[in-house]
Amino acid sequence: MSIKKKEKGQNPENERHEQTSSLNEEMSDDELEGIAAAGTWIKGTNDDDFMIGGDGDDKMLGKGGEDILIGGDGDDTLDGGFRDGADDIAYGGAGNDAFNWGPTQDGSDVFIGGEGNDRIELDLFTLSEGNIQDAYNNGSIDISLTDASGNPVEITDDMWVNGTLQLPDGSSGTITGPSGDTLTFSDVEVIKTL
Ligand SMILES: [Ca+2]
Ligand SMILES: [Ca+2]
Ligand SMILES: [Ca+2]
Repeated sequence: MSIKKKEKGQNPENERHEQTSSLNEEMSDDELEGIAAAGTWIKGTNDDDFMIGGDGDDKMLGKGGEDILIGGDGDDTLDGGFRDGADDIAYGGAGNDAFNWGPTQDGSDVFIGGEGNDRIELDLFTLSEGNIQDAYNNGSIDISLTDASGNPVEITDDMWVNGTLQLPDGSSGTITGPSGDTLTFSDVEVIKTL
């Protein structure tokens, strides 16, 4: 397994993240362990990857293919791939984890936050609205929620705090984008923009 750093601007398919490290493009269906330096993204391949983070704060990007990302301990940031159109599964594990998802073209991904204060960060690049609340109110995305006991949660004005949607602890639900891609999530506490 080889790791090389790429500088900003050399990696157009990954414009969501400025700093990345890259695994050998010829590899596929790999099992990868988090070894990137702090602040860099551990990148998978454009095939199906199985990626496991370390005990620290990992940033993991699955790229194309149907990936499985496991953050482990630490405050991890997980991303199945930028406009990959593939269905990824991410497990935050312990710590305060984030999952990046674009409502258009990122595929129908799954995020399981686990313990901690976990959040979904929506990439609204292709939407004209400046924040989730505008997008939601304009019908560009649909959010359905249930609380930790499985009871439906209606989104009310007092759940919006500084442009972020504050969910009851351990909420589950789905976010559906305008083209039908869905993010199915559980054990998540916050939805915000990237
Ligand atoms: Ca991949
Ligand atoms: Ca970790
Ligand atoms: Ca995806």
